[in-house]
Amino acid sequence: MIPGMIDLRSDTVTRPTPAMRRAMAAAEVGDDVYREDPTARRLEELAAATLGFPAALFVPTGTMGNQVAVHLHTKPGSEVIIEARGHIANFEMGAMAVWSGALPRPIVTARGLLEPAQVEAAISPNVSYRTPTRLLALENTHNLWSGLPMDAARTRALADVAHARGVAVHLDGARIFNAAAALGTTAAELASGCDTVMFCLSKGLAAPMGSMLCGSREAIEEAVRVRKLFGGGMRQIGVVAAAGIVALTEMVQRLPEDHANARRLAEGLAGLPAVEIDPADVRTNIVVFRLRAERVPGEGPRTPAQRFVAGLAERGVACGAFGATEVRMVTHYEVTTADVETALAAAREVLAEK
Ligand code: TLP
Repeated sequence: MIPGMIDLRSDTVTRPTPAMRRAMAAAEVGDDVYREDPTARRLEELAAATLGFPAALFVPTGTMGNQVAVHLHTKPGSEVIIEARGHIANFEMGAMAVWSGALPRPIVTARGLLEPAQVEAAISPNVSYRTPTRLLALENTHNLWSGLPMDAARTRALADVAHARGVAVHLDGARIFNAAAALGTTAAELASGCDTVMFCLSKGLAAPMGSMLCGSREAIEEAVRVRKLFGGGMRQIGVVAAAGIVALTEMVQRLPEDHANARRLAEGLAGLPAVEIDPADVRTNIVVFRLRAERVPGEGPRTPAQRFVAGLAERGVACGAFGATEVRMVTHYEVTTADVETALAAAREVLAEK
């Protein structure tokens, strides 16, 4: 959180709750490289049970969780099928190429949802002269598609197509609990059919750090080695795992509040002539919208999105530019309904002149 501002840049900016601070102070710890941290073990068991997998592993970041999974499922020179705006392909620094020698096979979609037929068509034929497809990487909620949730039936249908052709399935479920809340189901239902799932404790659930990678016992045993290879072997992590346990047990139930605030934000923005957004597309806590460039005051080298973001910042509201005309606002537990109204008033003011 930027002090004194309404911070809508991401749900990653949340600070640990008082209950997390207490749990962190009291946590029992041990050296996790020796797998001797009792609090991390408890968190891993809780995460595995919650997601419906035999095992889970604490990793410092969502990026590491995703990339450990990519490493488990691919070989150098193989392809990963992913929706074109997916986080793993766009926001992880080309890590799949760096750590695993894997290549993304991006699939463009109209509204963020992959179709089984698209995946089927993107899988390479099993012949000696074609780049092999090893992994289908899904994302739920889909960050850049305004936090779009994907239902369990589609996830299973996509996974079935992949598995039938010998392709593994990883789910980037950074915000899977937001998806579950929006769809009225459980995270376990949404993860079913996937071989591995990563979810984040440090986003809407407000833990200071940490993500969980869930999978079979064998996959997680191997993931322990890959995590170390990537520099993620940690020591007394019980101090942060304790916050993760609070995140999973106390912070999931309140996510609908963030969704209601995001919807209100989207409705208010939709009333502004400079903004292109359909509030019905905002079903979780992420609001992505386009600005009509000619209606954003100011000019010069800065993009319309940068001008809008700067205008809001002057009025005490932080948000992020994603591309020249695209802006993202994210709600979380440190954003109140009153904050949403203040942010809307600021947006109205910034865009009022044109
Ligand atoms: N997303 C961040 C930025 O990287 C965009 C954010 O502010 O939303 N998967 C998804 C779907 C994510 O949104 C993120 C983080 C990650 C993975 C990576 O998690 P971290 O930041 O813990 O490495």
